[in-house]
Amino acid sequence: MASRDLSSEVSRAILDRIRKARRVSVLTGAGVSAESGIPTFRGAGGIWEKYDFNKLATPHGFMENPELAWDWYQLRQREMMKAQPNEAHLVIAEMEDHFPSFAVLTQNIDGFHRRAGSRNIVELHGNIWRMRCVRDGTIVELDSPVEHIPPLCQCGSIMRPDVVWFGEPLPSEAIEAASTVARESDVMFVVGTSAIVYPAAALPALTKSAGGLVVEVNVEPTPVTAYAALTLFGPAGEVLPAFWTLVR
Ligand code: BV8
Repeated sequence: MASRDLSSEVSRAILDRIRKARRVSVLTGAGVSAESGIPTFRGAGGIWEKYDFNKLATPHGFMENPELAWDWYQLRQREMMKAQPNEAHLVIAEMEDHFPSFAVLTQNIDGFHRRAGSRNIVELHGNIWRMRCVRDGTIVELDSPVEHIPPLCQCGSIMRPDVVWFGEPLPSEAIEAASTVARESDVMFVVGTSAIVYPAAALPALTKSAGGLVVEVNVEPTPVTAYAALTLFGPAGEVLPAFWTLVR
């Protein structure tokens, strides 16, 4: 793909700050996986247009109808299994070796950052390739989509996806680690998130209020756009490779 020329959109001052940065983080949302063919939640064709999140992404929805929720997670596992990380994931993985300190803070549960080679990843909303017993908390790692719905624990209780649903707290170690990273980041890239789901959406503001630089990549404005030092509009799989060519 012909890479886009961003040189007129990125000031020398911002480029210099990024080149000198020692601690860098990237907050990602569903938009970073859009070019891998994974539907986003909001915006045109988004998941929530077709599915009722109350039934599928809340604890009470799951307990009311675990089969329905598992049908949806199994469908997503099959989609993710067939899909590949895209250029955006690969550039983010390349960035990790370039900066002295680097972390990926992801809201995504698809595991694509790890498949693309990223190592220091904070999974804010869990991972679709892990499931957990609702009774005793037993964790089972998956390397392929579940076959039997609902999957059962050895104790006989049902297993749930090991993800964070609406109304559930994020894993304390994840949100604490992510908040520390955000406060200490010289630069935070915010890629492919609508920035409306909290507490993840509060992370870029932590970087900003601590004096760090926030650089956003999205196809449309979000609440972060108002305070980002720079927003590059365009698909992450096109913008990030072009941006990285300028920086490195
Ligand atoms: C909690 C499950 C409390 C996993 C998901 C204030 C403070 C705290 C909480 C709240 C609060 N206000 C409201 C709340 C409650 C709620 C919330 O934030 N609601 C929102 C909707 C207002 N938050 C919660 O419930 C959280 N829990 O706070 O608990 C608590 C504390 C103690 C004790 C008890 C309770 C839990 C939130 C997690 C919910 N889980 N999913 C799964 O199945 O995936 S949410 C879901 O949204 C995903 O996790 C997703 O990652 C997340 C965020 O969405 P995005 O990733 O941003 O995706 P989206 O589709 O929205 O946007 C895509 C973006 O990409 C768009 O901007 C688009 O323009 C862009 N894009 C598209 N294509 C491209 C692109 N960009 C670049 N390139 C492209 N090609």
